[in-house]
Amino acid sequence: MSDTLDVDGLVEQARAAVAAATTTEEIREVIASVAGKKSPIAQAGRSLGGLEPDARKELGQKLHAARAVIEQLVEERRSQISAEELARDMEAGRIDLTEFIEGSIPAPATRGHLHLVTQTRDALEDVFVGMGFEVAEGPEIETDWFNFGALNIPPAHPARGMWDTFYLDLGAPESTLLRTHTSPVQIHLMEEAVSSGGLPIHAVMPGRCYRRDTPDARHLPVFHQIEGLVVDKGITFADLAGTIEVFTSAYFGPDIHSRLRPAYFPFTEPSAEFEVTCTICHGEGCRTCSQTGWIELGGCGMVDPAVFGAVGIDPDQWTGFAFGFGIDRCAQMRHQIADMRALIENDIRFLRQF
Ligand code: FA5
Repeated sequence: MSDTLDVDGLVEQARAAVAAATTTEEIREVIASVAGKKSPIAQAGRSLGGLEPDARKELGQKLHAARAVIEQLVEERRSQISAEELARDMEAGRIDLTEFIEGSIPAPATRGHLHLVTQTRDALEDVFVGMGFEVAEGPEIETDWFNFGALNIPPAHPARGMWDTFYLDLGAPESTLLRTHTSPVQIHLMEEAVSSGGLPIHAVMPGRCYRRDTPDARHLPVFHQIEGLVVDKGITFADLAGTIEVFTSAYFGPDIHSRLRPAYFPFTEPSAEFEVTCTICHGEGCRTCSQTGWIELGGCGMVDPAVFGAVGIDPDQWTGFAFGFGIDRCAQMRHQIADMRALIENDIRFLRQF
């Protein structure tokens, strides 16, 4: 066998087989075939005993060297293959944490915020509290007496036409209603003050109001007003005008001008309408302000002695002024919202802007 065995050839065959193996499984088979019990080298080793001493020594050394080379080749290839397999496994199991497929995981919860009208009410309250007013509230469901009678608007008074009213099917016909303005809260405050000795009064009263108004660019059937009432000694129209002036520049800033125009309200005398420059057209005239360049924010005036009489306040001792503004109107003018209906359409793209 020693004569015919080509040890170098066996090493070259082993080198080629080892190099061709690409997986752990294949390299294991290659090891068995080039270095296992049935491999040519192992068989040659087992035949050494039948050789002459010199030939045995020579072939023994050759086989030993060949085994060492093959073992090294196998070891190198095996660690190469396991590194390649590890890299392949890692690539296959890779998770890209920098991206996610939309819809595959729930969107993070988004935090909402207060509606623009609520923000506006809070801002208006802040302005008036800063001027020394207290904040009070009253009911949205009223009797005819609070909404009209005590405010010097008896049944069948033509001024009732100023407020197209939602009546409730409760009690005598047209005796209970959704308040058409916040002015009835004046009556509640004055009655309380009279019964508890709580005069003078310096209060603002924000809240929701209801009218059978057709929605348009400046009107909603459900809207908000903030009422103001001062009852004290020696109060004059100058106090009212000054209060409105201070409020206007505190809330709208110095660029917005206001004006008072004579008006009629049964519960104030004299009465005025309070208007600001239309912020949509800057006074040029547009659809929002019906081409006038001005937007009416509210009404105001000196408390009529007939109202003091209805609640039992002595008009010879006390005088006062009152006002009532639209909160939605204030939001509209402050944020240049051409159509007030946007406030109740709940379009999140609109609401998100504020
Ligand atoms: C009144 O409601 C009186 N109570 C105001 C008042 C109070 C006068 C105290 C004198 C003393 P008027 O109907 O004009 O007035 O409404 C006042 C404001 O409420 C309007 O200028 C407007 O800004 C707002 N407003 C009235 N109706 C609507 C509506 N349908 N939608 C939105 N805002 C409205």
